[in-house]
This record gives sequence, C-alpha cells and structure tokens, in this order.
Amino acid sequence: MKTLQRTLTIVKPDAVRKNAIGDIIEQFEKNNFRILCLKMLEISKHQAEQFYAVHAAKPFYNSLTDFMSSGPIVALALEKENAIADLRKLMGATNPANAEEGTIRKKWGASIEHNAIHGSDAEDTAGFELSFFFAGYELAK
Ligand code: IDP
Ligand code: MG
Repeated sequence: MKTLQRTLTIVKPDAVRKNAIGDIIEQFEKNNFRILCLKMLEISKHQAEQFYAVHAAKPFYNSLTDFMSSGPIVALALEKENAIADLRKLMGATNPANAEEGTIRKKWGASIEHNAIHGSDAEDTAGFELSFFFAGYELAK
C-alpha cells in the first residue's frame, strides 16, 4: 500500500544568499512534492543548537550552528509517497563534491558545510523537525 509521508526541508542561508530559493522550490514541485507549509525566517544560535542537538558532539557543531543562524532560511513541510528518501535523493550527498549530477547540492552546494539544503533523514527525525518549525494547526491539512 502506498502511504503519504511528510518531511522537513530547509533552504539554508548560503542558498538564500545565492537567490536559489525559487530554483530549489521548483525542484520540489517538479518532483511531485506537495508543499504543505513554508516560512522564511532567521533562527538564533541557540535555536540552531536545539535543531541540530543530535550533532552536539561533532567537531563541526559550533561552525554549523553559526552558519545556520547567519541569515534567513526557508523551512518547508513537504508531502509525497516516500518523501523522506526521495528528498534525500533529490538533495544529493552531504558533501557536494560527492553529489550526483542533477541534485540540488551538486548545483548549489559549495562545501560539506555550506551545502544549500537540509532534509530529514528518518520518520522520527522528520516528526521532530516538522514540529520544530510548524505548529499542529499548520500541518493539519
Ligand atoms: P545531512 O545534512 O546530509 O543529513 P549530516 O551528517 O546530518 O548531513 O550533517 C548535518 C549538516 O552538518 C550537513 O548538512 C552540513 O551542513 C554539516 N556537516 C556535516 N558534516 C560536516 C563536516 O564534516 N564538516 C562541516 N560541516 C559538516
Ligand atoms: Mg542529517
């Protein structure tokens, strides 16, 4: 049985600075993701630390959270069948140097840190991340 799945994606500050918001959102629509909600916002260092708490022990945690709080981002809730894996595929590898041709990170990523886009990696993290940025009433559709 085919079941719809939801995932959380973020157009990161580097991609916003490159005027890539429209191009990236076009990729979501062309690849049959339904946009449930979206918002442009800036997060604080503390909010970035909470969002990326899973990476707290990593050597890049401080730099990553500085980067993610360095300017506007766009958070989107996306829906389609197999949304989590399909978005990860469309994003490409974490390091843009290893990303496949045709992926968002291949096109817009500059480095392993400044890699243009975030996508949830599993159902439990998608649940946490969707509710980090969106309220229940916004997702009730
Ligand atoms: P993902 O975004 O592909 O799921 P994760 O391993 O979850 O990759 O890492 C979260 C984010 O942290 C990456 O998207 C990237 O911005 C940053 N990052 C990951 N690995 C490194 C690294 O080795 N150096 C610097 N930044 C990194
Ligand atoms: Mg990840």
